Amino acid sequence: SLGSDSAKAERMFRLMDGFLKNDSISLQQDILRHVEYTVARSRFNFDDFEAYQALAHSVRDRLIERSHDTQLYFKRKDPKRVYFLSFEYLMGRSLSNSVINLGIRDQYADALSQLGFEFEVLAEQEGDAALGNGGLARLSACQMDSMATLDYPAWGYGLRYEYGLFRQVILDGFQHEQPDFWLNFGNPWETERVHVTYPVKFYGVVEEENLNGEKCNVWIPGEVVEAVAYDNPIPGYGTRNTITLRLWAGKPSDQHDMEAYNTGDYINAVVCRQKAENISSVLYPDDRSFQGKELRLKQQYFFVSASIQDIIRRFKEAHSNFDEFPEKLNDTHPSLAIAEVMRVLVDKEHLGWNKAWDIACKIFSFTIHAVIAEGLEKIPVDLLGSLLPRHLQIIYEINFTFVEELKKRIGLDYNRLSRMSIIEEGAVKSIRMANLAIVCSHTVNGVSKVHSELLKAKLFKDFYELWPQKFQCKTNGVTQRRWIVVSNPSLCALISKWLGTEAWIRDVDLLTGLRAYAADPDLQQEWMMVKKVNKMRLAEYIEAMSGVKVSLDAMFDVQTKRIHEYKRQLLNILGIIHRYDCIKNMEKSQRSKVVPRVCIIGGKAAPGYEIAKKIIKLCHAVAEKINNDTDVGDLLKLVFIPDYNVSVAELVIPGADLSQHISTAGHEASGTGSMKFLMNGCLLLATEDGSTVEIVEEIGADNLFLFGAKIHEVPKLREEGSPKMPLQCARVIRMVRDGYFGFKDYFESLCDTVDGGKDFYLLGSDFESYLEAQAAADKAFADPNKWTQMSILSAAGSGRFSSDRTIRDYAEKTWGIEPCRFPSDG
Ligand code: AZC
Repeated sequence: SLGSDSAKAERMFRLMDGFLKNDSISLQQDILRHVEYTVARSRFNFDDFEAYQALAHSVRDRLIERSHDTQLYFKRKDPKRVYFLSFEYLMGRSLSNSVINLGIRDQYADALSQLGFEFEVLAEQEGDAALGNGGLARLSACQMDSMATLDYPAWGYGLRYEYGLFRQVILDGFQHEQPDFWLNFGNPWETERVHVTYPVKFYGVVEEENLNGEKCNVWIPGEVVEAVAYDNPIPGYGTRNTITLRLWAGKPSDQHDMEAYNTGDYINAVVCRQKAENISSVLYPDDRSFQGKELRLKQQYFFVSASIQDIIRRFKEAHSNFDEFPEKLNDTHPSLAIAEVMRVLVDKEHLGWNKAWDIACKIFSFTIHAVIAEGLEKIPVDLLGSLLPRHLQIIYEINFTFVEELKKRIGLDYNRLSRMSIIEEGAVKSIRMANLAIVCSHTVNGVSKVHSELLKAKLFKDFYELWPQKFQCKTNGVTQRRWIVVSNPSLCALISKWLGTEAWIRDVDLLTGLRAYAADPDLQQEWMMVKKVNKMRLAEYIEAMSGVKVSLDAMFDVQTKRIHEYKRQLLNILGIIHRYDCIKNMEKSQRSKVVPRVCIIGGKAAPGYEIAKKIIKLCHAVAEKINNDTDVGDLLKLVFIPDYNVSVAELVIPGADLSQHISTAGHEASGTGSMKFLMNGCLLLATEDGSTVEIVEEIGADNLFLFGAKIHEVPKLREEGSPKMPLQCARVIRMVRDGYFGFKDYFESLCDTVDGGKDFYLLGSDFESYLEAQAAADKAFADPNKWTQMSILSAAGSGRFSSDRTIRDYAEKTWGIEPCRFPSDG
């Protein structure tokens, strides 16, 4: 009805500024109303957690209002949408981010203080939504924030795991995993859409039927599970636009098991129904390689099928043909979407294979986050055939047509044909999901320049030669809203003061304006103060977590990320042992020259990743020795921060002086942690891998500490192996082997990875240059003004690493979508 008279509708949108008011009294009333009626506590008697719940609900009301307005507006304008399909999202907490993006943080803080509460204290009550493993998942979250802020008509889709990424508990220095039942106390941010449900089919058989003289395939499922939508509002900053992240949860379908009920096996039938809910219950915590597990494949199809049904339903409401819906596949996890779209268009919409394929090829774009072949998903044909029989037929058909075409292009080069085929022959015949995604997508994106080149030269060389135009680069980015404004309020205020504007929060390129003042003593002084405040916060946290008191004068040197051999936390620990060894062997009189360090390591190891778990244990064993050595005192401390997650990162990153991004060259697709540290004026000590190369382009090699082998040198160094092991490295490994830190036998296999003849990750050959880079960092830190200048220049050059830039790139060059902004000032 609104669309019938567009001038009138436009006026109405302008006039209607929502029902909820944001003055202090209204906010207080809203919070108390939620205490009384939502939390069901007396408004005269409620604790911090209950206050947080009421506060969150009152914020949610505002988000819902905006989200309705946005959706209505999109519906009326009907712009081309983007649908972002990602299997994982690491959202972290929502409260602070929401009120900041809504522009009412101060109002809330004021309202709460009138009620006798402190905003920060209540914000601490919130748990993290950790529906993902690492970089890929946090990237999805950052990109959602940018899509909302830049007013793009976007939807995110994912899975509502009941158990997020495990909680890491350290006992005796060993990692233990505990389930993260994050929904235990309810989730005030989501809205269950009981009416938005779709059946998702599994197993069964495909039968051919005759429809008006044409043959068509009908899939008779063996199991049907209902997917129900949970909507999570994602507010943009400085705009009223609020988009939706729709997560699917499993619930039993009424269509199934009627037989069992009829035959009287009531108990069993109920148990079967319950099984349906398990589909979305747990996130797989291993981010290394695909295991070919049935439940995992079920999860993937479940989320893909529900999302595609939802997209098509919405699309058909406004369109009579299928030409215009773009989608984005975040990594290979949602690649089944391709087969699903084909199934719907061919079997249900009866468009015919060729027409359906034309449409499918226009709508998908694919971003890949893996660097090595082992990171790519391969689904055993038997598994796919039993779970999704129709999809297997479709994938075979796609492959047949593709290979026939390919033969015409490249002739009968059987090696190449078999490398490019979607089906991998071999002991276990499998579907190569990345090949499927490439064949159908109009663009294949790498996540940094280095990575994009590697995709073309190595991983997908054959495809690049066939379709060079498909391959693009979209360097990752992170959102400055979360990583500066939310997590580092003092730096945020300082930047705004010196730039004379807050506009950089939406237009991050303005940060380059700081360059002009990098040498200004006043700015430097204030900059140092901000760092000090953040270090204080972090030091308090460290003491509370580990009992270790650290000196604020020391350099805080941080490496926090998933524990992986290629990320080389082991190199860091060996470097720390070397530093300890040097201090111990130093003349006492020399010690005053040592730059004191607090080395901070944090991150989770996949539960089945033995070597990674040994690295965590080694870190604790070394810490135990060093931290209890009074002879060394404040010159060196080592702390492991347990249970690293988004909210811990918000505390750690602003407090870091130096951060390490030291992967073996050619192994990190991009790396986004480095971007967050950079924005916070933390200096990087890094290898020339992933996004570092582009960071160097922005801030200059003088403003960070580079070391290590270059990508093209890696193969040769690997061949040479450990004969090149430098003495210093051999010595620290010997200390570990000799039981200097205890647990001698346990660390043996860990040491073998370095000096056992292979040294695949090149710790030995990079060791010397690593120590040199560390020495350069020490030297720079000894000159506080110089260091601060480098720090300012780091933050000033971080604009290119905003996810706003990434998303704009995608929108303009890949998706072909335009902003669609609700007509209001936000
Ligand atoms: C990561 C890459 O390892 C990292 O380099 C990159 O910055 C990030 O994706 C975002 O592109 N990959 C993953 O996290 N992969 C999985 C399966 O979790």
